[in-house]
Amino acid sequence: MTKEEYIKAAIDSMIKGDEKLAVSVMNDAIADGVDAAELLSEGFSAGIREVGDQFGRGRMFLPELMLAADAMKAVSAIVEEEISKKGGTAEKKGTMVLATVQGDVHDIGKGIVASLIKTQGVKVIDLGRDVPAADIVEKAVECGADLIGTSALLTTTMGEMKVLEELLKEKGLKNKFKTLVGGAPVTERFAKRIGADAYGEDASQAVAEVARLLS
Ligand code: B1M
Repeated sequence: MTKEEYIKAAIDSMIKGDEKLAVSVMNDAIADGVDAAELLSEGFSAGIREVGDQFGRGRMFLPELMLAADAMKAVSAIVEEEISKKGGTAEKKGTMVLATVQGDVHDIGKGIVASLIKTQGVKVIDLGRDVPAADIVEKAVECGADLIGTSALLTTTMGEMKVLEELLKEKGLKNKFKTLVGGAPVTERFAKRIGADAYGEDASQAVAEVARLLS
């Protein structure tokens, strides 16, 4: 199959919420020399966004969304393995604490961001999802992090990023950590407004911003 055909098959597997099919499309594509990270972003991510749109329009329902999410997690794990096989730089350039904000369980995109940032020689401490701002700050202090990254997928939880910025200011820690924000509803304008140091539209922009912040 060509890369375009794999992209179509990846989108289709997400719409069907078929984890087995998704995994076999990903494995076959890798065996055919297709770049796993590109297929993830151009195929599977596009497919799950389509599922999200259909869900938003009431044409698909929560169980279907959950099946697509499981399939997406399975292919993300394959991509993470591929990325770690290729190896990154051994030199540690900095430490980043990463989390999905409180009230939000969406962690697929954050996982992809974490995998790519790790390849750049940055130690990533992933606190998971639904993490209160106070816990993120506490962990960042404890491990002497350089960066704090947060992800939000809900318009109702993006405000937690502002809570984090305010907490850092309140504790006199704003100059100690650089902050990076991202997630589907987050914009550059929002990032500036809350006082975050950087915004990543996708995983590759997040990697570029991390490199800029650490330089
Ligand atoms: Co939810 N969900 N969901 N969901 N879900 C959305 C976000 C939604 C847009 C769907 C829709 O209605 N069209 C909608 C939000 C609407 C809004 O806020 N305005 C929504 C809703 C409503 C909900 C529930 C409330 C549904 C319900 O229960 N009635 C519920 C909320 C639960 C909660 O969090 N409290 C819910 C639940 C779920 C599932 C559990 C079923 C599942 C999540 C599983 C999981 O993550 N473990 C799920 C999913 C899968 C989605 C959609 C379909 C896909 C999200 C995803 O994984 N995308 C989503 C629709 C959509 O986004 N269009 C939707 C793929 C991923 C690779 O992309 O996460 O955007 P993304 O990450 C990208 C970039 O954003 C960026 O880089 C990543 C890679 O390129 N990025 C960063 C992300 N984080 C970054 C951090 C950075 C930098 C870049 O720096 C630190």
